[in-house]
Amino acid sequence: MIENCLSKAQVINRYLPATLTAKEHATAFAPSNIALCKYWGKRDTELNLPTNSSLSISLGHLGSHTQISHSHSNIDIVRLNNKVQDPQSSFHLKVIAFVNLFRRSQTIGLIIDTRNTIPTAAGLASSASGFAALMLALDDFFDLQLADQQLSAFARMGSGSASRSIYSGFVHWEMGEQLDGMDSVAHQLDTQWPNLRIGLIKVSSAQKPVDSRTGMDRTTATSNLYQNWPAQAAADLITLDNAIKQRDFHAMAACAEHNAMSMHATMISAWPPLVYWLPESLAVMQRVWQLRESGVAVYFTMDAGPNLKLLFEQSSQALLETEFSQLDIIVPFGD
Ligand code: 2P0
Repeated sequence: MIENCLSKAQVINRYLPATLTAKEHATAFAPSNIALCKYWGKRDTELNLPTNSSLSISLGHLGSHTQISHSHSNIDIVRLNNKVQDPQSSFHLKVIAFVNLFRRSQTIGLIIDTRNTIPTAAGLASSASGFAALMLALDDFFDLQLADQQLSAFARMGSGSASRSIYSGFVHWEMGEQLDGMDSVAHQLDTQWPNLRIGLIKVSSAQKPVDSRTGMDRTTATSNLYQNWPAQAAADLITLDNAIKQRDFHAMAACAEHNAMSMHATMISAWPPLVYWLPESLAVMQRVWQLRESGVAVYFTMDAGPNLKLLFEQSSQALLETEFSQLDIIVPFGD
């Protein structure tokens, strides 16, 4: 792993003019996303440069709205879902550290207001949409007029998966190879898939014992299975790209489920082991496998947590709503 060859500020400063003029306020929206081929492991932890390329679906209007305005004092205020965050909280500190990469030496206090439209019951992480929306709002606020690929690269420095939340639809994040990471950016795929559905099943709302950043680092450092992961992810990406182009649901969803299970295998074989599943997670997986045996076209994916995301098409929706009473349905290519 290459560590801290370049800092975030060193990379970003290459692309910013010496002085920036702040507008009165700016607003932006970015969607949340769910990976079909997971980002798991970093080659550079400072710039969030991944060891593999990944592919996701953005979640339409479910994501983060961010507004930036002047606080008319030197004090920064960070609000999340209408609640002012403690200045010592990790949320406040992470947001301000990111804003400071662009504000630099300017002595202006800012109000950063973020509202998530992701259902609170959904069990989805919001760092991807949060950092993407913050990056888009900063671009407008400081009138940076960055290209999409630069927005993706800079959002990645806030949180890796935020590189994908700059776009809607299917999104491919290319791992890149440059030291400054400016080729580690996402792009959108052309395919639309209006019948596609994602069903969220939240089995627990407890805070996860190990966050995904720590989990990723522990896995790369201690799992003997991890060395096989980048090659599998590369192969899965080709399968997914083809399946999406052909709108082959079974090929796409089966590959996504296999990819998620393989990522979890690397987690389970880390030391100390990282088992994000709860007994209820396994019960849902087994029900999905039974349904598939009986001919229902349903698959799942999971991230660094116990909740499941079912993948299916509209034709199976009614049946699955009966099977899983707690299903929260997302239409990624809806209005
Ligand atoms: C993903 N995850 O591709 C994978 C699958 C979790 C499991 O992206 O450290 O919050 O901020 O770059 O983006 C979660 O990782 O991590 C994630 P950082 P991030 O969706």
